[in-house]
Amino acid sequence: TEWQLAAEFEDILYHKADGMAKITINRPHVRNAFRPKTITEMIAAFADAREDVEIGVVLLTGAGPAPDGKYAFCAGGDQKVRGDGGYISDTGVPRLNVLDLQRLIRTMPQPVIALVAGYAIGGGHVLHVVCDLTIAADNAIFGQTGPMVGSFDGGFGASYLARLVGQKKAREIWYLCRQYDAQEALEMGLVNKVVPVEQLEAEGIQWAQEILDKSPLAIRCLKSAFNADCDGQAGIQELAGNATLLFYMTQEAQEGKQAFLEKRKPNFRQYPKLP
Ligand code: 2NE
Repeated sequence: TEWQLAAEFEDILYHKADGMAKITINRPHVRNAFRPKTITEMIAAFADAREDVEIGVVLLTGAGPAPDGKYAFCAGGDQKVRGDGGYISDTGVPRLNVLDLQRLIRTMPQPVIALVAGYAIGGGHVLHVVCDLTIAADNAIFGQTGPMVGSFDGGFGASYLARLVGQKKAREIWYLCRQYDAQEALEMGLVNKVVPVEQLEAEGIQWAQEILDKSPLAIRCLKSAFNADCDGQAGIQELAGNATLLFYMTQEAQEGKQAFLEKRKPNFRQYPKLP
């Protein structure tokens, strides 16, 4: 795969190739922990991928290994910039903008695949949880730390995690703050597959290319259907948005618009009332 740089950022790398976008958190000196700027850049890259009609799958990963040889997907919020009201941005304003990023990953029509090598910890763990699929390297380590460092994610990080691994396991993960290896993650349904670390990106590309061979409208309707089951009115809005998109493609819907533009009464009687 010949990745092309899609835009320049400070904290992330953003590439595109063959229908895929790849977003790489690039702060290996802090195990790819994110500061508000990292998240702002990720939101910009994900928003760009969402708008790009050539992009059908996004890969999310972490740069590595670090100079000490260790890998990380993401170690969560950067504790060095954590202030009283959140993580302090360049402008001095405290933020928790990772929640906006979680919603973008969840609601964008294209599937997002997390490629996890090394640590996926804290808010970094929640990032892979909200991705559609996760492929883990054999050196991946998963866990939440919130109750150890005075934090928690009671949104997708708790309720959606419980949908993935069940209530008992999700409570264990949050209450005990243990670390789990790739095999344990596979056994609890937290990841889709485990591969040797050197094969991680190739495996992600293969999964992405298999998805890209499928009907994009079918995939986007399925993503919103899976979300609708958990996401209440916001989930129904997403699913219904797809129904409206498909309806716009019918002659019946176009008759309504055409009649308005031609200042005539629409003739909806001509369309079949399907059983
Ligand atoms: C990830 C982990 C387990 C790795 O351990 P190890 O031993 O491999 O590395 P080390 O030496 O701890 O880390 C290497 C460097 O990265 C920095 C460290 O401070 C160290 O730098 P120096 O101090 O040597 O200069 N680093 C690692 N993680 C960092 C972080 N999150 N913020 C700032 N610097 C970090 C180990 O590093 C670890 O446990 N990291 C902390 C994990 C954590 O507690 N994350 C925050 C959870 S809260 C959160 O993310 C959150 C939330 O709960 C709700 C909403 C939004 C965010």
